[in-house]
Amino acid sequence: MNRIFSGMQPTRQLHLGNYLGAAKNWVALQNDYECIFCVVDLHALTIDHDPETLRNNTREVAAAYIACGIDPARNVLFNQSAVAGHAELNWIFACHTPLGWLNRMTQFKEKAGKQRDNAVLGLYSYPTLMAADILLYHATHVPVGEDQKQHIELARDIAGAFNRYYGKDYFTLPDPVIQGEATRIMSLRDGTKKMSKSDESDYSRINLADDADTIALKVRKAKTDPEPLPETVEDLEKRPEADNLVTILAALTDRTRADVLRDHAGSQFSAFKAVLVDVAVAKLSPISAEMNRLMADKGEIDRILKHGAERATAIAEKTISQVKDIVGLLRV
Ligand code: AQP
Repeated sequence: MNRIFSGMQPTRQLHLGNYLGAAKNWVALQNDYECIFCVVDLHALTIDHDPETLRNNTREVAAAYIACGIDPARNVLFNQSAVAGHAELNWIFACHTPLGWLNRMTQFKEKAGKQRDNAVLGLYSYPTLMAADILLYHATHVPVGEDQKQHIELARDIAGAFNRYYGKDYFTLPDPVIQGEATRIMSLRDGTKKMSKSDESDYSRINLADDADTIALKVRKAKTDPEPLPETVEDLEKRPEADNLVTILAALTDRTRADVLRDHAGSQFSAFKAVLVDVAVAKLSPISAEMNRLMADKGEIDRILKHGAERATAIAEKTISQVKDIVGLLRV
């Protein structure tokens, strides 16, 4: 059966981009695939973090998955650091990945910025850990937003290099699944920048846990231009902030941008934003209410994660044993 692996980092709270670009699609995919959903807490160590906040965010991301509609009984749901195989396979891959491949990764360039020499090694080697996450479970498909496509391509390259080096068709080459209208939701403050957890401004994103008043305020303050909404997608694409808000409404209502323009061409942003607020609040309020309910019983979240980690470990240990045999590490 085709198997899915995907994850999100518990760096701050999940936002609308994480929901529309990833979690919302996962919910639909769980009917057709065997799914492994991970809270990738080892990846969250690649940026500044506070230990207690990281622990809390890890539970909160697990709660968000469930609140978005992931069924923890049907799917494997766990946190990455609970399964040792991720870190073990990362090292093996680090020893099979040319530096030139990592040098091409745009996420490192964006996140390290001008502080390249001060960036930590983990941020640079993030893609080999991500390849380990996916290949450890022989996942065939990885649902992600557009921003992660380059990392999936690298995971395929690493799998191919490993297979060629040892002359074995061992690792499955995973395919990215980039679905829907919202493959890249942009910042509410700058339509050319990705909506991101690590953006300093909270007004740049709508968090899944935001209440109705906060959502309304953030949408009202979202950057726009003075023109009314255009008739065509072609004209819309010349206006990044307008395009972003139309894309968000389209994705929240499972329509295309052309559908949204059919209803709203000629509207001023004040009227359009009022519609967007109503839809966003209607879609996100039940999710944040459910997250709050789940977070009130942390013991239950921990039980779900522990059970998921046991199921994930059973698969991961088999892969690690086979990989050790293939690469020549003695197992006594
Ligand atoms: N803006 C976005 N639009 C669409 N999809 C997005 N994703 C992230 N941002 C957007 C998708 O969400 C999943 C989980 O992402 P992640 O937590 O692993 O980290 P990220 O991609 O680096 O997201 P952030 O918000 O920018 O996190 P920080 O700031 O912590 O690095 C992925 O499938 C991603 O494609």
